[in-house]
Amino acid sequence: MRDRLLTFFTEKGTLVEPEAMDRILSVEDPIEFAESIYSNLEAKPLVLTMEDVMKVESVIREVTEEHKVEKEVEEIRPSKGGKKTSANAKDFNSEVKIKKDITGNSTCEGTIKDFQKYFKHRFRTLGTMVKRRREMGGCINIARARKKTTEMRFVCIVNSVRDTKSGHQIVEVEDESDVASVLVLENAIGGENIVPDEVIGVIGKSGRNDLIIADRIIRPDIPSRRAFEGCEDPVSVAFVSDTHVGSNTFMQEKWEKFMAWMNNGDEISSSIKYIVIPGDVVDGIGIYPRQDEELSIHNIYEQYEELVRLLEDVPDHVQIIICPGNHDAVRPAEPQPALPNNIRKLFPSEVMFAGNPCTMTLHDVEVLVYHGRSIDDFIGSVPSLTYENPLESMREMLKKRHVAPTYGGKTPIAPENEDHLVIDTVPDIFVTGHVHWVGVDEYNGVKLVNASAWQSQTSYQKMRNIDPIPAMVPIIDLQTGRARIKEF
Ligand code: D5M
Ligand code: FE
Ligand code: ZN
Repeated sequence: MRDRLLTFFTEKGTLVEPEAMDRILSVEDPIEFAESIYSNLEAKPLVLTMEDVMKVESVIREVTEEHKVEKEVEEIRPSKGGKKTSANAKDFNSEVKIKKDITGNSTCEGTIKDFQKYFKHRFRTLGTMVKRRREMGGCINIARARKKTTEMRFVCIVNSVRDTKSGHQIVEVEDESDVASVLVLENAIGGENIVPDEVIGVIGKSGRNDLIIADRIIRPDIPSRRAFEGCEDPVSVAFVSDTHVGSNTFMQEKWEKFMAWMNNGDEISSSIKYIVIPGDVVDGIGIYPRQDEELSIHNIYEQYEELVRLLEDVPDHVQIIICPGNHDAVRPAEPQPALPNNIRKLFPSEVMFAGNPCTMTLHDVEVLVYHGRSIDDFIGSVPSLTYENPLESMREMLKKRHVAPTYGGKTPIAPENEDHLVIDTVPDIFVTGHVHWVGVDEYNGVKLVNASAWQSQTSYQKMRNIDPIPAMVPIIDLQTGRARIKEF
């Protein structure tokens, strides 16, 4: 097969990197895959790289996923329940482990020293990941790189990014040895979506005026994985974000419909073993100017008490896990600890609480839960990222291996001793809320979920032209990885 492929590429006048060749050979029908690479690449390359192959793979995946989700949304809408099957979450115990969150481990007081320590830890952790990339072999520090006249590779943290008139970017970077100005050419591979404070690898050469000209930017990224490694039991998880209880735009009737469905015993609702709530569970008080005019419950405890009542209709065998968001009664700086005891004690003892972000396993399937505040910062700093598709911002988080890289934007960050916002293990599922949108996709084998809201359009969103997609519930089958979106 290798020879046939080589002939195929030679006829096209293309050389193939060994790694890219191995990748193509690893699929079921390499020739068909090679042909689709050709038809999906914008320019025919002289040398086909792994990056080219991965780019095409993600395009193919996007297209198929899009169809799959649409189809499944359609499939699920007419189903009014009543269908009984053998698979029933009732028959299985819940298995939840909180693997990592800040609760009880906060160290920071917010001094300058804390910040230095925090960024040092970030640089070390993400820098190590970047250095492990094959392309970064032989990298040196900036001080040494600046003396080189031939190709150089170094790892750095981004201080600032600005666009030039000619469509390139000037990126100011630093490491422990020095600072540098890097001209990232418009067509540089990986040059898109650079944001302040992310850790990147630069491959380039020295140019005029002490500028380094980069033709390639390397991200820590996550390895491409083929299949979803599910659990053995036929159980699923529903993600229910941004309930905003206490707001006068909370969608009571839709919630009641959701609860009725949870109890109707159809195939999907009875497979739900877990409900994960990724933040903004209440609307809070004093979160934005003149919020009191938009509240139906003005006391924070009463808001949580009302949530407790709303959750009473969730069947007893369903394990509920609550994480906070920027509207909840806990420090807004991320990482946020779980809700405090005076709030937790309002809930039945079985309800579990975790921080934001939080890495947990549900039936051994690893789930990274992050409220998603940094999506505002991604959208604010990268023109191609929008509120129309927050899953793209989540993809960036995985590539950068960090849920909130930019310090000093809308996302407040607490300078802990360690950077808890680093994505240090690759999850099976990555879920966010916050933007009141809904969608499911996949990136390198990780299921991406944005988990809707239970609040209709607020006056603020109206002013900003943000159109929410509320009252939708994404559900992932933990055994098969199948994603569905149920509309209420
Ligand atoms: O955020 C709900 C939605 O409103 C989400 O899409 C972000 C947007 N939002 C909220 N506050 C702001 C600010 N200050 N700037 C930009 N966009 C914002 P929620 O967290 O529920 O209030
Ligand atoms: Fe919200
Ligand atoms: Zn929010």
